[in-house]
Amino acid sequence: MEQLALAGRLVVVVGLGLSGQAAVRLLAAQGARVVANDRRGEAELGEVAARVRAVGARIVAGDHPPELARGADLVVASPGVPPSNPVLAAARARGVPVWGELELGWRALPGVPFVAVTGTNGKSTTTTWTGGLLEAAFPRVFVGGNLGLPLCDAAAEGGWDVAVVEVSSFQAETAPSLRPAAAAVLNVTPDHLDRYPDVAAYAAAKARLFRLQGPGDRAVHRRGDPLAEGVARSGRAGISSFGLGPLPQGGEAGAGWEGGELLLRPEPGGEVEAYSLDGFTVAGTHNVENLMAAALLARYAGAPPEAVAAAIPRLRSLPHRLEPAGEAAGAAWYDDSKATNVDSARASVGGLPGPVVWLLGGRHKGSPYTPLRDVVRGRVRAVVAFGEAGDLVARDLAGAGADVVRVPGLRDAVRAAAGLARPGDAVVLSPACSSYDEFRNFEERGRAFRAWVEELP
Ligand code: UMA
Ligand code: ADP
Repeated sequence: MEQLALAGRLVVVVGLGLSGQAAVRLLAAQGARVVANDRRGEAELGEVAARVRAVGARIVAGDHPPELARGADLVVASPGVPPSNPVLAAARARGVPVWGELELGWRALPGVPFVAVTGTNGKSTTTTWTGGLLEAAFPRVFVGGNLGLPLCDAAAEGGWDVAVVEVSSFQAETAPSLRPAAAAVLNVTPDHLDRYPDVAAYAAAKARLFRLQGPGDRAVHRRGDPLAEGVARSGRAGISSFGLGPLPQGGEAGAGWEGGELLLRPEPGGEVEAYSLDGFTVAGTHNVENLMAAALLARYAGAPPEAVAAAIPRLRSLPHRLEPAGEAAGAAWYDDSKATNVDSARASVGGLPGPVVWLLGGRHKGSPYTPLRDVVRGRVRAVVAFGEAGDLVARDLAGAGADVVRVPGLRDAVRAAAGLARPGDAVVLSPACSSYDEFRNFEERGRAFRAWVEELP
């Protein structure tokens, strides 16, 4: 592990979730004096407090006292802690550096090729697949970040050939020296507007990931997505774009999809590589887009074409991301419970050939469902609207070209869908809503869905 010259320094870690605990461990291993701070009280922290103490950190729990910044050499923030947090604000006012957990991990991994994935939807899938393609070429590939495994844990372990990291906008905005050798922005649509004043501010947070890139680095974006392109162009990296259809014009670098083949031209004006997708079994054209981004990133990080070609048939959908959920009523059922916003559900169902029976609903998040109307037309046999948002869904999709059936909860929706589906249909839970009206999270919703599908005759 690289020494960060933090031995003996006083470092305050704010937030003791996954990121904060990983940061505490790394800092303690570096010999820093660590103060671990969380808004949760000691009792609520429970075992977390014990774990943090075990590595020698002092705990300040139940509050964020601004005085903590006094005398600190560094403050490390978890991504869920907003910039307005009193400790962070006091640190900035005193000129104490504030780093996110990602910045700390990045600094502890010098020399490890760094590949980053950001965007509103598709990050976890693309990050995992980039890792999967690279694993065919390198023995030690770290795959993590917002995906769940904090980068600081990778730094503590060491020995990596390459790191593939999912970066959220929260993480990008608190990583001032991060400079990925290759980074992709998959798409930018309005999200996290509880934390950002508007979509421009949200895109600006993502842009920070690309800002320090130089001409030898690579920035990959979705073609025809002006916000994503603007984000990718915020540094000076070589640009590559991906999109369904032919390769970019004029010999530009990028990826395309034609005649069932994935086409890559990694270098501008360079050779074109063709990859068969015969063995790629994952549904949805949005997943072909994710694969294009992953393949470009893997090539840029040093995977040879043979390794990419060999690994493509091994890729699978991630749990609850248009994941196959079995057969019932002659139809193929899919669990896309992670589609918790309108854009993700739109991309998923819009990427299927149809006919589709679409389970839509849950807790309303504020956006109208009318942008789904053009996906419904000609593709969707029936919409089953369920949960708290059911009435709004039914209203916004009335007359869009499919039957709309309103039912109380997800279990009723599964039963109704089984009655509506015909042999050869796809039945898709792609709810465009959060799960909190009936479930604790999207995973629990997905598991319940799968269990209820299994019960069907
Ligand atoms: N806390 C405070 N004060 C606050 C806010 C939070 O003390 O004002 C404390 C909480 O009491 C808790 C801890 O901070 O103890 C939680 O920290 P956190 O919210 O930063 O969450 P972590 O457990 O560290 O997980 C974070 C990411 N969470 C967020 O960005 C909100 C995880 O992404 C990520 O997997 C993990 O780091 C490892 O890198 C989750 C996520 O929802 C999956 N991300 C968002 C998304 O994908 O849309 C951005
Ligand atoms: P993220 O990590 O950005 O949330 P995931 O890979 O977990 O992305 O996918 C979440 C959901 O977003 C999927 O269930 C699917 O509905 C949708 N999705 C996946 N890839 C894309 C994409 N490239 N464009 C739009 N939506 C997508």
